[in-house]
Amino acid sequence: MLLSGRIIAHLDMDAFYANAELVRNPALKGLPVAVGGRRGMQPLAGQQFPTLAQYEGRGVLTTANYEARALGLHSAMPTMKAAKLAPHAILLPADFDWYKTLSRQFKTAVRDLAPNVEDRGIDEIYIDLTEETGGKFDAAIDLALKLKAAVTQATGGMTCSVGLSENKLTSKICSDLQKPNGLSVVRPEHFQDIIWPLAVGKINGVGPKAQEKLNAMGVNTIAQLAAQPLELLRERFGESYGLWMHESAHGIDRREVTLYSEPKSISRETTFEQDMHVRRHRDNLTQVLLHLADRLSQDLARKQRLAKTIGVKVRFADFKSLTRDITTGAVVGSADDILQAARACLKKIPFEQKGAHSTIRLLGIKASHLISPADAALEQAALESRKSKGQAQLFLDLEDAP
Ligand code: DCP
Ligand code: MG
Repeated sequence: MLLSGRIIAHLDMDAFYANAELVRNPALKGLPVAVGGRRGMQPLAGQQFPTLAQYEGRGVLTTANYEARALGLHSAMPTMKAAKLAPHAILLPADFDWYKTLSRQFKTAVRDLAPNVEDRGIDEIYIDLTEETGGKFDAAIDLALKLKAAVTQATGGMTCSVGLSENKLTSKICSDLQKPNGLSVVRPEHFQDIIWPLAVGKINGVGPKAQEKLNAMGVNTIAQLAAQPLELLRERFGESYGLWMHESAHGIDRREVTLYSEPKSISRETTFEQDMHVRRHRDNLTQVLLHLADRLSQDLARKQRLAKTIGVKVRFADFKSLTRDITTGAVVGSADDILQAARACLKKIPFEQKGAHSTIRLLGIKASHLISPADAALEQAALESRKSKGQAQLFLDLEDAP
């Protein structure tokens, strides 16, 4: 694994949903536009588009364009509150199919020039530019400008912001430094100058809760975080999160840009030579379950994944199959944890004392909602921060992003 000498870009679309509306409605250009209203809201007489003033309800904005942000509007703001701030701003309902179409278009345009792309959701990607640029920042800047132009061309005029550095974490921070339509570069020798003065919350993975705790320790900037003894961070935040914070503050991030599309699930199953009765063959079934959990755990380890959901599959003697799964809220990877989850799933299957549904011919365990250990740590931190902001459900819409 090449750790230094890499060049990784993070590309994030500007005001994505709002600018997507501008693409198909050029008359919106220059006007403050928010996305998040109700379908079917009609413009008032004499107006071309519905406005915030017309909105009543308890929704929140998914985003706002930069004209609307100048009026104080932003993602996750309650729409009624936004309406007070900017009653004349335009409010449009979200149209995910359209945003997904544009998402595919900008990603294809990038892949045509630089194929090493990791999809991070509807409006952002990481791109490993090491090969294309020979690890040279000057070449990377040229290529990033070409990528930005290609994105704009492919989307009918949308802009994006790009961060360039030698790892994902730093590039993610720096793509945000000059939004909209920005290009920010952090060469390794400039990491301390550019990144250290920023607030700790700028690190993707340090959510409001962690930030609050750090602030209470007198740690406000990334420089101050970098100056904390590693042992103290481990003590306060736990072994792995503490170490992760320490490394992040020093610009260390070993995660690679993952090109392949993730397997959605991994499963192991066994069909028995002879049908097994759920009570009489209980011991055999337990052995099989142990074996399956063990194999699945090894599969996950080999692919460096943890699972959020564990499910079981049972096929009865009459070939009828049933599945049950559970999502524990924690991620699992060890054979023991998988076994425990699988047992909980089996409890949900309505076995009978006799007849076809007392005897099974196949037993399987499936791990799904897979995630890398590094991302699991980040997600946990992000989840906590979102919980504290009460925004969790907003992100559900992004889960099936292209
Ligand atoms: N989104 C959402 N709920 C949120 C935040 C965002 O539904 N709380 C949606 C709308 C955004 C899209 O996801 O357009 C991308 O999110 P970003 O955080 O990248 O925000 P924008 O692209 O809108 O703006 P920016 O220019 O800051 O990237
Ligand atoms: Mg964006």
